[in-house]
Amino acid sequence: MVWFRIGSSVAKLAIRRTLSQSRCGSYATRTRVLPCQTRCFHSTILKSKAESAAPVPRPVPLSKLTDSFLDGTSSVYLEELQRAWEADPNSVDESWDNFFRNFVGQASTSPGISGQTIQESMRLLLLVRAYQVNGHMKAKLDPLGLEKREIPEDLTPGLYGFTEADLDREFFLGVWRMSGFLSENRPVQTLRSILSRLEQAYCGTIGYEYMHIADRDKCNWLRDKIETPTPRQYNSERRMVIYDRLTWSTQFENFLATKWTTAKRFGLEGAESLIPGMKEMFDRSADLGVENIVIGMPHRGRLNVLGNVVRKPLRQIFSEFSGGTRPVDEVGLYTGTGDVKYHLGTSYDRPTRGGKHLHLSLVANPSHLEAVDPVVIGKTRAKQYYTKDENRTKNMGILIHGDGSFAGQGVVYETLHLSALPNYCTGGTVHIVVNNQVAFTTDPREGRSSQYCTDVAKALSAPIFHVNADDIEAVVHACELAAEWRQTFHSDVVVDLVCYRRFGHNEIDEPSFTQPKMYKVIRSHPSSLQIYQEKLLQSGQVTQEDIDKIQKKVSSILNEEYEASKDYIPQKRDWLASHWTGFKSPEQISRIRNTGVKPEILKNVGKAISTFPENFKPHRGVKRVYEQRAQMIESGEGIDWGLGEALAFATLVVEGNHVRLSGQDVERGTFSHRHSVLHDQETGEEYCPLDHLIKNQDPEMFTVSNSSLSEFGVLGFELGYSMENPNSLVLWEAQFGDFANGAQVMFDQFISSGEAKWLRQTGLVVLLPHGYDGQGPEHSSGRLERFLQMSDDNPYVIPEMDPTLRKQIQECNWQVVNVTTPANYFHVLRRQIHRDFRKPLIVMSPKNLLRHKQCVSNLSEFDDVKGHPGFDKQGTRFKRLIKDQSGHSDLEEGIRRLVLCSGKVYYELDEERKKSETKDVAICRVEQLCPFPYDLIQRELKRYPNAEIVWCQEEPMNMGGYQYIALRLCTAMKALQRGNFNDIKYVGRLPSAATATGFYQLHVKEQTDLVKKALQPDPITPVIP
Ligand SMILES: Cc1ncc(C[n+]2csc(CCOP(=O)(O)OP(=O)(O)O)c2C)c(N)n1
Ligand SMILES: [Mg+2]
Repeated sequence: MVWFRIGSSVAKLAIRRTLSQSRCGSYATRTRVLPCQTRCFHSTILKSKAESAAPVPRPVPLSKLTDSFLDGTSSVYLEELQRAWEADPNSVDESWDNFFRNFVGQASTSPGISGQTIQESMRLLLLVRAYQVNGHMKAKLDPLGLEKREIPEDLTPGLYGFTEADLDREFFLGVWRMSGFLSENRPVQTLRSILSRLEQAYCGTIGYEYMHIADRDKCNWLRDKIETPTPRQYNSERRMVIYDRLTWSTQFENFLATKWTTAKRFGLEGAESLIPGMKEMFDRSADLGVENIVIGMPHRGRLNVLGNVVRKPLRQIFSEFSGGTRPVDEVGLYTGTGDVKYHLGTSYDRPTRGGKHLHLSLVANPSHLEAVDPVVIGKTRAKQYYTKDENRTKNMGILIHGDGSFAGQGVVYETLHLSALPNYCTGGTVHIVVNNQVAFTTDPREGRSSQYCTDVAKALSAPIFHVNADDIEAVVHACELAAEWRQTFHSDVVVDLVCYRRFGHNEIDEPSFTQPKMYKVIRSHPSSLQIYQEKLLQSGQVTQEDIDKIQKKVSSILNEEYEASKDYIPQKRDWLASHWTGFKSPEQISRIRNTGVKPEILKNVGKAISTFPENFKPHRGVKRVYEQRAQMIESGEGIDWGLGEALAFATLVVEGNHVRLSGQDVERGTFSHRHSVLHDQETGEEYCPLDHLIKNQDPEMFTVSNSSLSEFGVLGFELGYSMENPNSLVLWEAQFGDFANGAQVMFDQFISSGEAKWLRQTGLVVLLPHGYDGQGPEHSSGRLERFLQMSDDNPYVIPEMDPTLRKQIQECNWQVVNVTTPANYFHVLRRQIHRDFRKPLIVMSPKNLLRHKQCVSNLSEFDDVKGHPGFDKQGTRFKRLIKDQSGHSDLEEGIRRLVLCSGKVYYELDEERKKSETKDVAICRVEQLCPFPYDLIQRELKRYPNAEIVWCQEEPMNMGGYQYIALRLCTAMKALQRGNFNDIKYVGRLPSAATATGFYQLHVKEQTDLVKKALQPDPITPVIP
C-alpha cells in the first residue's frame, strides 16, 4: 500500500514542527486572522471556559519536545488538566472531556500510554489536515487520465508513523469544534475507516481547494458539505433531467457539425457537461433568490450556451449559421457593422426547474479573451443599484473562462481584485473555467507557471472546485455548491471543469500537429454522454427505452428548428436593452436640448456642495477651498473647474439621475482640485456634500470612489455599469491621460466600436488629464490623436449641420472634446444626459487650468437666463467652438491670421497676444474636436475672409489634433473656396517619438517658441514647402 512509504523519523520531525506552530491557534478569536493560522489546525483552539478553568499550556522549547512529550511541562499540563476534569468535566474543553471519558478507566492514565495516544491523535489530525489541504492533488480530475501529478508526501500515512498493522486499530480523533469529518460524534475510529473517508471526500472526481481561506466559518461550512458521510446521490428523476440536459448539449454540437461541416463554431465537444452544470447552477441560484444573471464568456461553447442555457431560439441560431438575412424591417436603418455569431450578446427569460424565472443576459464580447470580465461585473453592480438589491443576492455575475486565458490574462486578476471593494463588489462572481488542458496549440506547462490554471483566484480566498467533467453528477454537484457558496458568503467561487477538446482549436484546425499523444487518447475516449448513459443503465434506474426517448425527442426538435430556420425572418433587432425604451438610434433625429439650469437651483445646490456640518473639522487647506467655493456661489463669479464639475454632478443628481465617478484617487482628485470627500482631521470621519442634495438621498445616488490601481479592469467595470441604464452619468478618470493605454482594449474593442458591432449604446465619460506643462513624457499626453484616429466621421464629407436636422453626433462613434472653461465642462457633462441617445465622451481634461486665474466662469454662464453670456440663439448649451473673445463683428476683414487651437494652449496664446499687443490675430478654441464642428468653423472662416489659417497645438506634429483637424478643416475650407491643405499652417512641436521632453528647460523653450510663432508678424511657412 502506497500509504506507508515514509519512515517514521521524518514523521517525527513534521509533528514537532506542527506542535510548535499550533500555538498560534490562540489568535483564532480575532476576526482578521493572522497568516500563520492558515497553517495550523483550527481544532487546537480551546473553548473559553477551558481557558479560564483549565491550566494554560506554556510554550515548550523545541529542544525539550521529545517523542514522549509528556515528560516535563506537557505531562504536568495533562495531569493538571485531568485533575480539573475529575473535579468538573465541564471545566475542560469538550475534546479533552471526550478524551478523558474514553481513556480514563479503560487503560491507566499513566503518562506512557496517554502519551502515545495523544501523539497518535495528533499525527492523525495532521494526516486529516493534509487531506484537507492537499487531497485535491490525488483527485482523479483528468478525464483523459494523462495528468501526471506527484502525490504529495503528506498524504502518506507512513509519514506520520502509521504502518499497515495500524489499519484496523482504533484511534482517538476527538470531538473538535469544527465541521465535517471531525465534527461527528465518533471520537474513536479505525485508521482504515478514517482513510477511506478521506479518500472518498477529497480524492474522488472533485478536488477541493479551500484551506487557503483564512475564515474558519467558511472552511467549516465547506467541510460540512465535503466530508459528509453520505456521498451525494441524485434520484432517478433528477438523473433523467441531468441526462436530458447533457443530451441537448451533446446533440447541439453534433447537429451543427453535421449541417455546417466547415463552419467555425468553437464547439464544446469534450466539455459538454458545462451546459447541464450551468443549468443546475442557475436552478440552484434561483432557488436561493437570484433573479438576474449576467453572463460573460468567450468563444468556446458560446453558441451552445446561447441555445441551451440562455434559450435564444434555435431556429434563429441556425438561420444565422446559414448566413441569415438581415431583418426585413431594418432595411435602410442603422444596423451597424455587426459581428461574428459567436460574439453576439442577448438576453432572455428562462424558467427554472424549481418553477422560478431567471432573466439571463449574455454580454457581447470581442475576441479579446477575458476583456469582458470587468464589463460583466460592472453591469451586475448597476443592476444591483437599480433594483435596490442591497444584499446583492438577486443579481449575480457568471464568468466562463478558458484555462489558458484565465491563467494568462492580467485583466482576470484586475477583475478578481474588484470583488471585495465597497463600490465595486457584486456579492460574488461564479467563475467556471472550461479547462480543456490546452490553449490553441499551447500546453499548460508552456502556458502558466502555477499548478492549476485557477491559482490566481486563491489570492482572494475564493474556494476552487476542480471537477472531472466526465463525471456529470460531480459537475452538477460542484456547480450547485458554487451557487450555494455565492449566496451564503457573497464572494467569488471557482469551478474548474477539467475536460478536453475533442477537435482542434476550431473545427477546421488539426490538433495532432502539436498534441499527437493527447489526441490519440481523445480519439478513442467516449463522450461524457456515453459514459453517463452507461452508468445510468448499470444502475438499473433507467432503461434503454428511456434513453432512446430522450435522444429521439432532442434530435427531432433540432431538425424541426432547422427546417423552421430556412424561412425564419429575423425580428427587428433588440438593439437597446430594457431600460432604454424611447432612446433614439443613430438614424432617428434627437432634439438638441439646452443644458442651462435655473439660477435658484444653481444657488441652492451650490450652497449644499460648498458646506459641511458645523462640528466637522476638515483639513485647513480643504476648508479654505470650500470657503472659496461658497464665495464663488455667493458672488456668482470666478467659478473654477472643481466647482463647475461639482455643479454639473449636483444638478444632474437633483434632476433624479445617478452619477458615478470612479478612478484612481478621484475622491480628492489627483491634482487636489476636487475634494469631493472631506475627512475630519480629528475623527477621520468622512463627509461627501454631494450626498446631501435632496431629502433622504440614497447614498449611492452620487458615488465617487477611489478605485484599485487598475485601468483595464476599472474602465471595463464602469463601461459595463454605464450600459445598464441611460439615466446615469458614469465617469472614469485616468490618473494621467497616458495611463489610459493600459486599458486600450476597452477603447478599441468596446467604447469606440461597441455600438457599431453590437447595437448597444453607452454614455460613458472618460476624463484624461492632458496638457504640456513640463512634467515629462509620461504625464503630458492623454494621446488625443489615438481617440481622433479611431473616430469614424468621414473627413471629406460635411454632414447635415442644420440644427433641426443634425444627426452628426448620433452618427459618429464617439465625441472627443478638449474644453477650456468650467462652464463649458459643466454643459458638456450635462449634455450627456440631456439628449435622447447615448454616446461615449472622451475628455482631454486639464491640469494647470484647474487653478489658472483666467480659467474661470461666471455663474451666469451656467444658467438658462436670456441675455446672460452663455445664452445664445439656441439657449444655454455646450459650445463646440468658442469664438475669439475680442468682440469681433460678423465680418473682420482686417484680421490677418485666424489661429485655431484646442485646450490650454489657448490661454498661453491669449496672454502672448495681450503682451505683444497684437490686434490683428483672432484665436478660436475648437472645444469639440470630434465630430468636427463644420458649421462653426465655417462661420469663423467667413468672419475672417483675409486671414491666414493656422492650426496651433502644443503636441508634436504626429500627435494631438493636427492630423484629424487638418483633413476636416481642409474640407470645410474647400467648400468655401478658402484654399486647400497647404493653406493650413501648422504651429506646434516637430514630430517626435516620445510625447514630450523630459528636460524642463527644453519644454519651456519649445512652448515659448510655438506660442510666439503662432503670433509672429510674418506669414507662417506652409507644411509642404
Ligand atoms: C487576448 C487574446 N489573445 C489571443 C487570442 C487568440 N486566441 C484565441 S483562442 C486562444 C486560446 C485560448 O485558450 P483557452 O483560454 O484555454 O480557451 P480554449 O480555446 O482552449 O477553450 C487564443 C490564444 C485572443 N482571442 N485573445
Ligand atoms: Mg483551453
